[in-house]
Amino acid sequence: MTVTDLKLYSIPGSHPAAAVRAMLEHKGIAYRRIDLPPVVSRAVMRLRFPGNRVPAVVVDGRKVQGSRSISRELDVMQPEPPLFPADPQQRAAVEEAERWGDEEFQQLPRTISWWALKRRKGDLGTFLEDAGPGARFGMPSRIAVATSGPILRMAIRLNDSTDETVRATLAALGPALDQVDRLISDGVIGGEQPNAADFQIGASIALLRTFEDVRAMIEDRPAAGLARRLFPWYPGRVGPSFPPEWLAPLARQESAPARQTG
Ligand SMILES: N[C@@H](CCC(=O)N[C@@H](CS)C(=O)NCC(=O)O)C(=O)O
Repeated sequence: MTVTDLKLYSIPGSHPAAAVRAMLEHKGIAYRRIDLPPVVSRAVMRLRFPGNRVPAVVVDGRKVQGSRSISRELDVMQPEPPLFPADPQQRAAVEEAERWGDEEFQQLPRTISWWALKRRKGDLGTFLEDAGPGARFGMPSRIAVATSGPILRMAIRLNDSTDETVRATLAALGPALDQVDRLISDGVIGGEQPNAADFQIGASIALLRTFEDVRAMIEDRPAAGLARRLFPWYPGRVGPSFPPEWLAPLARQESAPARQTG
């Protein structure tokens, strides 16, 4: 099928939308990106699509919403290079990793993001550097940042980004990243040819890496290498945000060398 017109609905800094961008670019499919402001995006999306979230695409007038539906659609539209392996067993493993990346892992960076951005409003503009004009309501990004208070408060409420949840989310990050590192060492993701799970999971790690203090704790993991490789262009840079004791569980246990006994 030849695509003549593809429109991607996104939010600046949205990780599943970034996953779709990277998949489109990997396949060499040309597209136009429409960036919407967060929260407000729900109403705009609901007018055009069945659901209220990004990412969504319109391909020659057809609507597809959700990063996992879109990855499948892209493989039908343009089979090469494939986003899913041909071998049924390998495909099942990639599909399961992609599902985990979407349904479980994706929310972790989202929850901590809003909490941090409320405290580092000045850094919000770094996510807009890569946005289309729609993300700014036609106003300079410094005005979008200055008027972001209500959006941030609403996003915090919608994502339950309370102190308690954010602390628990940071504690859950280490085990989740261990899971990503396992998927890489098992060869499900991290191969030479990236698949749909690489893009889905890599985008969440790319968002985590925008938080300087989180990045410092995870940068030596294979998971971080995946994000550096697939998302070198990911926007956003947020200064230290989280209390050090909340980040402490992210410290990796160095495997102590076996003690000589006897
Ligand atoms: N799990 C969905 C993503 C759904 C989602 O929560 N998207 C966010 C952006 S990362 C959104 O639309 N947020 C708008 C809002 O919560 O107001 C997918 O992978 O397609």
